[in-house]
This record gives sequence, structure tokens and C-alpha cells, in this order.
Amino acid sequence: MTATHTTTADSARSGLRFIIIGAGMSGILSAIKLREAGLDFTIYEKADRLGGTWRENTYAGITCDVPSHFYSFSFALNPDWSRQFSPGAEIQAYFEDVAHRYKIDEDIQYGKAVTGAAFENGRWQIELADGSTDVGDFLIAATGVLHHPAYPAIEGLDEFEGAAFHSARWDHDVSLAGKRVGLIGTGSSAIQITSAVIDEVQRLSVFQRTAQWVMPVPNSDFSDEERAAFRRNPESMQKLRDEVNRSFTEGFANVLGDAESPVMHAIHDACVANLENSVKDPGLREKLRPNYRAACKRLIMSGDFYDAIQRPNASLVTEGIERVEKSGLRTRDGKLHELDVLILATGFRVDQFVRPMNVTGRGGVVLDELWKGGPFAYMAIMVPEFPNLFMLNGPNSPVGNFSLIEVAELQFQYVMRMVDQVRSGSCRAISPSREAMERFDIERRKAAETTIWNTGCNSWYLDARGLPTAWPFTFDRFRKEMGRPRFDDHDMR
Ligand code: N01
Repeated sequence: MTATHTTTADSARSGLRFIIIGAGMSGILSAIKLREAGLDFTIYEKADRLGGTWRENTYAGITCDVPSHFYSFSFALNPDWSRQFSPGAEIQAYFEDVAHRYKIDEDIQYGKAVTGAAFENGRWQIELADGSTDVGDFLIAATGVLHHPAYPAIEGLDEFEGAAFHSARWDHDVSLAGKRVGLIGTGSSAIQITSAVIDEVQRLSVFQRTAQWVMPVPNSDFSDEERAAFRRNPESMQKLRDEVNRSFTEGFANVLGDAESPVMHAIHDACVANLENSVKDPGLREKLRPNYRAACKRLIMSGDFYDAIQRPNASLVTEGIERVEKSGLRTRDGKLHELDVLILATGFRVDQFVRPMNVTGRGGVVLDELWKGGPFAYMAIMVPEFPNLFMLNGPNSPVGNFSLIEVAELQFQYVMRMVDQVRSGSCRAISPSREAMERFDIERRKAAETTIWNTGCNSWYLDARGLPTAWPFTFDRFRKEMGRPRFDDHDMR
């Protein structure tokens, strides 16, 4: 079966309607692509501003650790990125600018939280928190991966008398200048925070439960001349994007599934060398040395963390946390670490995906029930019995140290091929068959066993049973699958 391409006029006549949930990166992408195709859509955004993760995460030092020219829409390259890895505020401004330039910002309905979606009578019936309803033929869940902050279950957290906040809920009213600051966590967020605040605070105590491998990645500025050259010659940006894409694909994303590949070992060696060469004090060096393979957890990219943690006003606390008290944090050795501010860089509840929305598919199948053992999706996009529902950067997507913009763009190609089946009149509703889902899941689970994420560490990549959930195959295979959907695996009615 082949997909047919309809013209804008054809699709306008078709009267098909899309509902996009979320105006973050992938919601903006969806809207732009649907507009280009002449299709009708509405975007519901629960906040009062677009930007998703870049709106919500405003912590000190926030930077995207994927090179900016790769973390850009392929159709909206940006000559003005200030650095190789640009700060979060610049990325937020980029998304606002793109949404404005493509005139999709006018179509976003802000302050509208979708609470429920049900596939009834061949269409998606939507309920919103304000009591309003809507109906669409297609539903795009562009709801993000890392969205719901995870708060640590540490006794006494409410008793702390200083300021305390999660890294994704940064309190800009709290000045850290001259304060005794405690930072729980050593993930990508905490590492960036450490480097950003160390010059400002009186003392920074980093509470490390698990050490992290750090890849030394300097972050240089683009000079005025370089930016002018990008403006004069946009092809040079395209070339740079293609080069970074290729090197991230070949030098990382294609080999994550093979923990024993020479590339994975070379990455490990580079991280070991970085630790050995950068950390002078042998005691501190051993505290910072992980006991698992590099890239088993999401690899930390930083050119300055080791410098920051060796400053005289920094301390790395590896003793377990006993409880939080009024004036600070008590570790299991009985020591009280007195603090004025406590920052929880403790990550996200990654298994939530489209939840807490209540999503019901064909025949009353409830998504929450189906996913009670953990979320899954055929080709990381669709779920059986949930016709015409597409998830971008959803369960089983490639998530490790790669441009999620590239991932979403590829996924959207797939979405449009599915939509084309409906536009061409082949069917009204399309979803993967249960058999195809099961086959895909069995293959995915098997492949997950040999991934680097399964080499003996704990991370948000793992499901409740300890198996990595992200796309375990090569990224080349992902590209291929996205470009050439297996229509025979789908139930079309
Ligand atoms: O969160 P994390 P994050 N007691 O889950 C510790 C993306 N991101 O916000 O390792 C003590 O990685 C926990 O310890 P452990 C990126 O995909 C991207 O830093 O579980 N400690 C860990 O150290 C990233 O992977 C960028 O033992 C506790 C930390 O908190 C993802 O977001 C930048 C604890 C959580 O680390 C999440 O990163 C930043 C407890 N009770 C983030 N609970 C880019 O640059 C948790 N921890 C694109």
C-alpha cells in the first residue's frame, strides 16, 4: 500500500482536524508542518507561554548539551546562536521567534489544559480543565518526556526553614550570593548548576548519591564574524548541522545498542582520562569515579564541572542523606550540613508521558491500564486501539544525548505518512495492530539487553523492571523506519 500526497486544496476539502497537545518544541513543529500541508489544527497549551522544557527549566547555567546548530529545526536554522552549546533563554527565544515567524503563535490556546481524550464515533473527543470540549480527527501528544519534576522522598523536606526548590522550578526571587547552598543530585542539571553558581555562593555542598562520568566538552562562543558568515551563507549552517548530525549518529547514536563497540569503549576511556587529568586530589578523584561504564547513565557533557567542584568553597558530600532539618541536611554519619538554600536537582518522573491525561481508545481501552507495566509505543509513536493518536518523543523514542528536534522531525514524517492514508481515503482510522506491537516490543526488549544503558547502573532510562526503555536499535534504523512505515503492520478501518 502506498501513501498518496494530496494538495493543500484537497486537504482543506477533506475537513480533517488535528488537535495538538502542548506548545513545546514538538508541538510547534507539528503546527508548522500541518500549516504547510494546509491542514486544520488547534494547539492547546496549559501554560501561558510556549517553549515546554525551555520555558520550565530556567535554572542557573542551563544550557543545551547538544550543539545549537543541530538542536535547531532543519527548516529554521539560526545564524545567531551565541555559543556551540547555547543557554536555555536563547533556545526559548528561538522557539518563540520561530513560532512567530511561522505565524503559529496565534493558533495556540494558552491556559488550556487537556484533561481527557476519548476515541468515540471515529473521532477524538477532548475535555479541558476549564470544562470546554473539542473534537478532532487526529490527536498529537506533544507533551514532552521530562516534564514532571521528581521530588526526593527525604524525611523532613518540609521542615527546612531556608528556601528550597526543584531545578525545574527555579525560584528567581532567591539570591544565592554569599549563601550556603546545598545541591542534591549530580545529573545533567546539577552539573550545570554547580559550574554556574560556584563563583557566587559562600559554600556549595553537592550531595552525590552516584558519581557521573563527564565528557570534556568545551563551549566556545561564535564570533561576530562567524555569525555574519552564517547569515551571508546559510548553506554553511546546513553543512554544519549535517556534519554534527552525522558525527552524533555515527559516533554515538548508532552504537548505543552495542555496549562492546569500540566507540563506546573510546568514550569511556575519554571520560576516565578527563577524570585523571582534571581532578588533582586523589581522595576527591576516587569519590568522583563512577563504578559503571560511561554513557550507562546519560553522559554528562561539561568542560568546567571538575574545575568548579575543586574550588575551595565547594564540597562533594558522598555520605548518604539521613534527613532534612530546619537548618540544613543531616547525613548518615550524623553530620549536619547547615544550609540557607536547598536545590533539588533530582530529575523527572519519566514514565508519565501523556499522563495525567485520561486517554481512552477504541472500545473503552484505557491508556493508563494498558501502560500499567510501563509505557510503550509501536515505533515509539502509536499504540494499538488508539487510532489516529501520535506521540512525539514518546515512549521508546531515541533519547540519549541526541537532538530531540531531529527525532521529532523524523517522527513527524512518519505521522504524515499515516495521515496520508486517511487523506487519500484508504481509511478513516489507523493504528498499529496488537500483533505488530507485540512483535516490536519483543524485538525492542531483546535489543535493550545489549545496550550501554544495561551495563549496570541505575538511570531514568530504565523501566520498573530495570530494562532500558529508549530506542535500542541504531539511529540509522530509526531514520529508515520513520521514512518507510510498515503499513502492513497497521489496522486501517
Ligand atoms: O536529572 P537526573 P537531571 N537522594 O535524573 C539524584 C535532561 N537534561 O534533571 O544518580 C539523593 O539525570 C540522582 O542520583 P542517582 C537530560 O536528558 C538535559 O539532572 O539516581 N540523590 C541524580 O544524581 C537528563 O538526563 C540537559 O543516584 C537523588 C539526580 O538526582 C535529564 O534531563 C540539561 C535522590 C537526578 O539526575 C534529567 O537530568 C539538563 C535522592 N532521594 C537536563 N533522588 C541538556 O543539556 C534523585 N537523586 C539538554
